Amino acid sequence: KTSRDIIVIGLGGMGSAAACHLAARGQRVLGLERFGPAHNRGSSHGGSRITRQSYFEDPAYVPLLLRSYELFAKLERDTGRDIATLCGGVMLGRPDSRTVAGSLRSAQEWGLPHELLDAKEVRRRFPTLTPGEDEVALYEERAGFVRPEATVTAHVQLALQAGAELRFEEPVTRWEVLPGGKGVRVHTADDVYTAGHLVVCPGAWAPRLLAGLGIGFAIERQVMYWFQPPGGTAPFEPGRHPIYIWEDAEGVQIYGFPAIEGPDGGAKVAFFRKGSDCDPETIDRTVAEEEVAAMAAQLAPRIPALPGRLRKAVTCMYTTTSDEHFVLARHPAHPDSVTVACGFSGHGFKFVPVIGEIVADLALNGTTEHPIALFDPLRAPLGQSATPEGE
Ligand code: PYC
Repeated sequence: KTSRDIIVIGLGGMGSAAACHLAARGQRVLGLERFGPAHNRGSSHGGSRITRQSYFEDPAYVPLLLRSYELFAKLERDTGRDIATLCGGVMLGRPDSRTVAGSLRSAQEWGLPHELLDAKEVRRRFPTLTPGEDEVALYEERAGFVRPEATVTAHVQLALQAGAELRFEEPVTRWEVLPGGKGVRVHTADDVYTAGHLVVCPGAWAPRLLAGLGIGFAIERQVMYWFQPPGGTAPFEPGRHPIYIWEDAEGVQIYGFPAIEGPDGGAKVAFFRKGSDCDPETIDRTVAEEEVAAMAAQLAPRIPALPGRLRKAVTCMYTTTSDEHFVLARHPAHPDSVTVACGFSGHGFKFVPVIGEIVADLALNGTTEHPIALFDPLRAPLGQSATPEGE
């Protein structure tokens, strides 16, 4: 019916940021979301997400992180919300682990402030953490956490203030490019909309809404646990306690946060990239006793003061690519009409504001000055080529 400049599908972390940046650049934006604002059914909930700059995944992420930090600070100024807390972070494991060696590589390549701590020094500075003698840590003062729900709410607020129309509880069923490349049409459960350009930020719905990319995304069920330390949360308070990612000798990583939800809220911890395949429509959101026991067993030798009573356990989803790098580009099969941002592989939230900026660049100009070569949907490791069919 009514024509807009741009339709954004999905208003989770990435889509709300994209809608915000596009509306701020004067675009008439329609945003469509299958759930409510800042919902807990996708990948942008749970109260906290790690942020860090010495990025073990690849040094190519560092310039994006530097910009993301600036944009998180601006988001806080523009909305008066408390979003980012830089409480410091430790990346723990054996010196040759991906977590430690990869973080060190990024820190050295980009000249980022960091310290290398041996096991004794870790225990002295952070008495809750008890690494083995063969383990070390990279400490980064500027690591910390961001609040996902507050981030989404802030972007939604700014998008609305800039004139965007955001429709919640309205699932998209399909979309198509109009003949002759004259814009796009989007079908929802309630209506049909047209626009000049489409931005697709589908989260775990990528296999349904971006089948034409030909990328084999793994949709993974993940569990976040909040444990109440039996001795009280005081040693876990932000300011005393860092965020951490801790890799064991088998390459299994856990990650965790200070106790940020008050004395009775517990401290959050989870396995990183150790999920099971799921479908976003049928994901099992109950958490089994054996899952809690496995988490407690991983914690017991490392943070013995933590695994007391379980306060709560909440599921969320990763949308993982085969090389764990993002997908961020104009759609190869519809380069004039569609921009895609997906496959964030469990490590995307800290990039949300800069992804919003990049998506706006791509949608409006077809290109961006940010370095995003790593996120090409046609890169060899994904082993696929895009087709116009199937969206
Ligand atoms: O990106 O730092 C991260 C992270 C940790 C656990 C999940 N994602």
